[in-house]
Amino acid sequence: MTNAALTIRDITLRSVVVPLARPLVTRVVTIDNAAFLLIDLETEEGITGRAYLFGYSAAGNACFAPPLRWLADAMKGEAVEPERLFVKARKALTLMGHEGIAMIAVSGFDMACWDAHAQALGKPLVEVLGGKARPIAAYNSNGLGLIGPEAAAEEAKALLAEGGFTAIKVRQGRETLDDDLRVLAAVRGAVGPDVVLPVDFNQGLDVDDAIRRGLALDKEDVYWIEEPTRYDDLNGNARIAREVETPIQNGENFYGPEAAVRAIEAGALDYLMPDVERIGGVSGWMQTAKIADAAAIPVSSHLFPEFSSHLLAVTPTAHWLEFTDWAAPLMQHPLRVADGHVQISDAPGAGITWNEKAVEKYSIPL
Ligand code: SMN
Ligand code: MG
Repeated sequence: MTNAALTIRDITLRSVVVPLARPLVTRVVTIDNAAFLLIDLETEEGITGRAYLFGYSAAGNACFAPPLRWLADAMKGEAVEPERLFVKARKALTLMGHEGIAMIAVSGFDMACWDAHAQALGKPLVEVLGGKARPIAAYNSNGLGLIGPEAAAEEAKALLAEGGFTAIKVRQGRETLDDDLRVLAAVRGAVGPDVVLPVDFNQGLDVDDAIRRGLALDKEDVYWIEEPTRYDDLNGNARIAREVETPIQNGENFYGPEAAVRAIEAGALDYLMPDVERIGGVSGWMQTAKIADAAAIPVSSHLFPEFSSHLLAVTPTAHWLEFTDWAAPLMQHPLRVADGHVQISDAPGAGITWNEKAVEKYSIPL
């Protein structure tokens, strides 16, 4: 790290709202725009670390800015040693708590530090983390919200065709189990028996209903059941995991590696899918990947395919990358997908360079 020493100077934050080609209706929220907070971490040496956070709304973006500025102020003049700064950043915000918005700010700061650090070393992030670029198996998660059976069948075929995908995620949690089963049958009928179909309830069910619906899904060749009930009801999730045969996927709302430890100890999941903006950025992900490896838990990613592709390549139990193209319009070099695999950027760092024209177009006041 020392031969590529960088010094933190300042942070620039911009708020953008990008329209989604396919609005995503889930059990808990409808997302028709993707709101991102763009982070540019400037160093004295002229290298800029880049990352983005997903604010879910313009207001969400605005919530993340103050703790990020707080961190940048606290770290001004520090050497960019990402793992050390991760610990320091968590301590700096400790009175704000170790979860929620404070942890999201720490995660964004950490991602930008790693990006700057890898750029200074002249290597793609995956190599700085000790790995090698390889194609990463991905499922297309750009659509299949809570829509009707005919629309879902059509959309499923289109999503598979968009990048030679062999896996797509179907959101569930309609009014009745039969409504969900009708959509699942329509999608399966349209895509054939070989396509991998995980389903996602977005925490929408109570535990008894999750078990009832899960037992029905056991007969439907579903690849995993994601967030059947609230993510932090560990006993409830453990009950579901015990009674339902289909693997239970959880983790996109886990804050920090310690949350993964608690969930694994409770038996609250079969598969783990950390979100790099909540788990603690690159540093938090790497710790979590070790924990999952020790417990032999397959690890998938949640959103953020630009960073997640590097991270899954160095995750011993790597499973599936969740592919969304929501931030792609902001990138000078959007991720490439072929044969259902994401190609990791070979540029130094994470590979994020803003398309400034697009950023300007989608910018909103912060
Ligand atoms: C999801 C969560 C938040 C925003 C978009 C999509 C969903 C997923 O839970 O896993 O894709
Ligand atoms: Mg999900």
